[in-house]
Amino acid sequence: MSVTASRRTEESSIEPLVEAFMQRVVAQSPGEVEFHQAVREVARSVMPLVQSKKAYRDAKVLDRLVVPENVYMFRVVWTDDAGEVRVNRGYRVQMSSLLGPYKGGLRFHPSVNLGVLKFLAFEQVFKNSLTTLLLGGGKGGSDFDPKGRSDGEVMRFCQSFMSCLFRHIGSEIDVPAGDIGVGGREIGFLFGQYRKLTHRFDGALTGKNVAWGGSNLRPEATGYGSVYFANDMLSTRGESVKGKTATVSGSGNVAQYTVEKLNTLGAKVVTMSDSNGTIVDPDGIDAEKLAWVMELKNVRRGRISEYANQFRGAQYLPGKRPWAVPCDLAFPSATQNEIEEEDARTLVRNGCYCVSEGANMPSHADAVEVFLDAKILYGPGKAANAGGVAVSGLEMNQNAGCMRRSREDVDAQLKTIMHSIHENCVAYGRENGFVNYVNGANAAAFVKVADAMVQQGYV
Ligand code: NDP
Ligand code: 2IT
Repeated sequence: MSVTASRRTEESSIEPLVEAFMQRVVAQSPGEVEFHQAVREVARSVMPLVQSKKAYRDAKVLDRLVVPENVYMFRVVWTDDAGEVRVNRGYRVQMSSLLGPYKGGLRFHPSVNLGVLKFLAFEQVFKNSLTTLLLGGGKGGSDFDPKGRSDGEVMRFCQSFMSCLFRHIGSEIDVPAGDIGVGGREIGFLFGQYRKLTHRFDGALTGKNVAWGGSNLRPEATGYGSVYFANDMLSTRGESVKGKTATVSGSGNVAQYTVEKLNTLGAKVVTMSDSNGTIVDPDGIDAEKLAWVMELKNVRRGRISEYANQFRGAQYLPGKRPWAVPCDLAFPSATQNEIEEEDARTLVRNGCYCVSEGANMPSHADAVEVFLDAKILYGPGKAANAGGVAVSGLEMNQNAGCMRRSREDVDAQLKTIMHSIHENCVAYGRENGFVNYVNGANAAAFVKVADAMVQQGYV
């Protein structure tokens, strides 16, 4: 029987159990479509494990994992530069503290709602379990849109947001960090307000500036880690990223450092994007061009379309994503569901055989099926982008020990952690000579969390 056929046979026997479970989840959380998508994928992967172990069934591990331990929702009021009062929604979803303090980023984007944050917090629990560090899982954020806002407006928003959040976080309770729309500038404003309100200087946030408690290499970690993971996947075929052509989506934190590491390791990156469109540069986005992009996005806060005016030979595709551009490797590094089924087919048809997800859940469930059926090297976000939270974990350890590790030291630890995540995915995801990294990541992460749940009793 082929791998695909055996996968489908196994799936058909567990599918009714998954469906019954999902009916309960959907009834309890109507309309939270991204959350349902994330839960369904995990349930499909781990249902055989749950069926094989009475202790998991008795402890109702799956039913418990989909209910957050705590959810905080709050009103965030601030004034814009014109003096007008603005109102936003703030959230923190504390999903699981089985393996350590709640840990996960804050997202500021108009699309943020409870369902989006529950999907991200759920993914985070599994991702953090894979890192080998002692981290629980959570996520938070706001529907605040930082685009076009002055530094003063962003600061006032962050201060108001933290005035609500500070009661619920702390270095041994819940440690937020950055995500979409939250980078070094926002972490600075958030930390300042946390310090003022609590009268404490502690590691309650990660992604801090290195000058006041941040870890070397935290900004780079997610992108670098995603490339290390791609290299590990490629090594199973005796290959590496060197000499390959890559497409990258996004032009924010994760995308920038993905491009940087790909360049360093000898690959050629031909695309970057933002929510308005994609730039294609057949000559490659080399180190000099990337430095220009970093200045554009991080300092001038401009749009990626400007790249095509700046560099000869580059083209801007308004309203398009990068997936129709032929490549060997793809690094979706923008947002959820940015690869739809047809995009996945186009990628595979054009010869792409390795996808490493810097973003969280960037591939639609149907797109994931296309990648698995084509048996390409497909690294799901919770494995491939775990380098960011892993270095956040190292930042927590450095803060707790009042010490700082060198760039080289952190990079070596990041590589070791990404290797171990890869090994774990292979150990749990091997199917007749093919590695199903989706099942591997979900199962490896689940076993650790589920065992802790059984061992820690019915709480
Ligand atoms: P940034 O805010 O730095 O950058 C986000 C990028 O994605 C921007 O280019 C943005 O374009 C684009 N983008 C955002 N929303 C959309 C959308 N709806 N459609 C198309 N493009 C969009 O965020 P990060 O780089 O930190 O995060 C990118 C992804 O990586 C997210 O999925 C995040 O959850 C994930 N991630 C981040 C980690 C981290 O350490 N920062 C760790 C692990 C995962 P525009 O400017 O137009 O909004
Ligand atoms: O999705 C993620 O893993 C992040 N946004 C980083 C979380 C963290 O705590 O560093």
